[in-house]
Amino acid sequence: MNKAERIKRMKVPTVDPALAKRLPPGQVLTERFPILHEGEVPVYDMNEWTLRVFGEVDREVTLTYQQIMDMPQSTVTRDIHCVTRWSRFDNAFTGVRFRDFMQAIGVTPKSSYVMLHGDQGYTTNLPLSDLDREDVLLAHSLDGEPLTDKHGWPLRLVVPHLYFWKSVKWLRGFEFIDENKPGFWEQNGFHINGDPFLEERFSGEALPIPEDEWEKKEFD
Ligand SMILES: Nc1nc2c(c(=O)[nH]1)N[C@H]1C(S)=C(S)[C@@H](COP(=O)(O)O)O[C@H]1N2
Ligand SMILES: [Mo]
Repeated sequence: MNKAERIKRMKVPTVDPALAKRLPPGQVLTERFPILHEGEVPVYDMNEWTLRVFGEVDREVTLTYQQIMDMPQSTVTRDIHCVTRWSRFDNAFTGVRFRDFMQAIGVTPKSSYVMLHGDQGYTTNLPLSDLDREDVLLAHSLDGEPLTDKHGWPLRLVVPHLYFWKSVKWLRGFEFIDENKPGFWEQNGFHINGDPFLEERFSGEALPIPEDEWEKKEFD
């Protein structure tokens, strides 16, 4: 078979046109859920677990898991998009809306940027305006089941309108800061904002991420 023949016979991945506009440029739709992170999956003693809100705030607070579970709970169904090119549609995350969380703790920010802290030293930065939206959650469940350890249990951030590296797993802290400072991936070549529909993947030169890298990851 010559090359032209081979290309003609190639199975082109098709996306239902009704769904196509939900798929950002350069993304591939998957129904599986890849697992991606740096470092080890943390092991918790939930009696010791805390979530801290600190930095430029009128008062710092430290919360227990139970205090978060006692807050108003919401379920938000959204598509998610990873910078390594996979997208997964219709993920029903359950948890506390960032807005409801801030209201419940009664903390007033004195600055408009946030550094999010996850366990194992992971950080990512966001303007407060990207957190203060009706679909940003401190999530503990997906599709009606508790998150698995590898997907960020007991608590992960979900910021569905930005690439998924902003959605910190094993979330432990919101640090309010004066200016927008780059977090872990943002210091390592990723874009400071990360809007998938604008393809804000990298801060400069494209990083050498093979297009099929995510296919080789662990899934569940
Ligand atoms: N704590 C922590 N959170 C993290 C990461 C990480 O390395 N550590 N990786 C991010 C990246 S790059 C992605 S794509 C998503 C992956 O989430 P998933 O494993 O549930 O698919 O988590 C994000 N949150
Ligand atoms: Mo990622």
